[in-house]
Amino acid sequence: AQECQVANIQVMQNFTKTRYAGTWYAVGKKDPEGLFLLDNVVAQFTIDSDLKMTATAKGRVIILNNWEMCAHMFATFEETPEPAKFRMNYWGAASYLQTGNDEHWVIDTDYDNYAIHYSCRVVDSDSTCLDSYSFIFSRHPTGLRPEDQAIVTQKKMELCLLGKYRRVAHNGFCENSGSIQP
Ligand code: AZE
Repeated sequence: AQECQVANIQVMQNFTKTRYAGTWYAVGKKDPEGLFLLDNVVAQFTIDSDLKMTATAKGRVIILNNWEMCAHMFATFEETPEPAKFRMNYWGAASYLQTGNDEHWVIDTDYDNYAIHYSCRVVDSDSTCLDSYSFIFSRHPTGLRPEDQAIVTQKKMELCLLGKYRRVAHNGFCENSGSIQP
């Protein structure tokens, strides 16, 4: 079946990165395998004067079995022929944080209220995704507006990830820590 094949996932049409810039609060997430951001996830996207997109992100993590901290992350984005599909190079402010090169797809956004992000790390032999993560972002730390929730549910379905998301709590854990203050 064509269903759930990574190559068939629809992304945001006419994605305009300048409108995407600014602060996004993660309100939902689907975790990948292994270590990941736990909660208090806030991302800040910037478009440089040369129109290149970069981002910083913060979020609570637990590393080395039991060390809880706020991870300060940085990312640069490589463009692709599809404006909403990027390759994201990322690293942590501290060396013991994660580094990587992930897909970074914007599935849908209205730029002012909600955004749906998706990243497939491993494509399975049947062309579906074996290891993915996804964030539901809001411009408002309080969550999504009711009118955006229906759109988000529809997109979760199209990503074949309905029921796999968890709410992302914001309780101030990463506030007043480090270089970015979104
Ligand atoms: C993302 C968008 C903004 C920039 C970055 C993002 C992702 C960050 C991670 C971080 C993981 C850190 C871990 C540390 C121990 C998608 C929010 C960098 C995936 C696991």
